[in-house]
Amino acid sequence: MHIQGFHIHPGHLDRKAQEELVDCLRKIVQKAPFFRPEMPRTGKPFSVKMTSAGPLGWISDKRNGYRYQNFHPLTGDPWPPMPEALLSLWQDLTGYGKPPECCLINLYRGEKPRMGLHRDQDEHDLEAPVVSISLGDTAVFRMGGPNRSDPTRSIKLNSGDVVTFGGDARLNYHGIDRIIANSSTLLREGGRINLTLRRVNL
Ligand code: MD3
Ligand code: FE
Repeated sequence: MHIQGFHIHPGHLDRKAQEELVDCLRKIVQKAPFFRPEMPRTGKPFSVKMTSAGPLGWISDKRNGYRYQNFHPLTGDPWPPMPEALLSLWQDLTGYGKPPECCLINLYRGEKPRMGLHRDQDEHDLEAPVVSISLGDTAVFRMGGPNRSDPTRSIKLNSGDVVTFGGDARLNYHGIDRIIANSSTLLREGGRINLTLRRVNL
């Protein structure tokens, strides 16, 4: 099995599976707290907070820019292990020969959190798919093409939806325009959590 393009699996995770994943994430965040990344060079803070699980985590700061590293930027500790449920989900949906090395955890909460149009290109293995899992409030996701100027389309991602991106779509521009407040009861504190599973090294 080799994932081509992008595939949405609406409601792939039922409510119980979502709740179990959130419990698991709470334990991860106790060890590896959310931090706010900064744009390279300008140091402008992201509106989204992040943390990671697995052998590698993705970070960005003013001085050193976008990168993967094997320890948390504030605690200096290794990232918590990748949850087993996510390794199975990756295997079931992608059948990719190597496991994901990073589960990036994005938190959309507070004043107008968004993620501008960008490409994911900090990984060495660009053949590997990326798997995205949405939890909590609905996101208005924007999917473009391989060039920034390509037309885009707007897609709503609801809690429990899982999307795979591979092949042609792997380097497409994408972003999150906004979050629809109070559209889900999953997270007591409100907002949205997105998990992206990525293979980094060849
Ligand atoms: C299309 N996250 O962390 S997930 C990101 O909802 C990111 O937090 C968004 O974009 C979020 O980099 C969108 C959907 C997604 C993830 C990876 C992709 C779309 C993608 C990789 C290639 C193409
Ligand atoms: Fe992205």
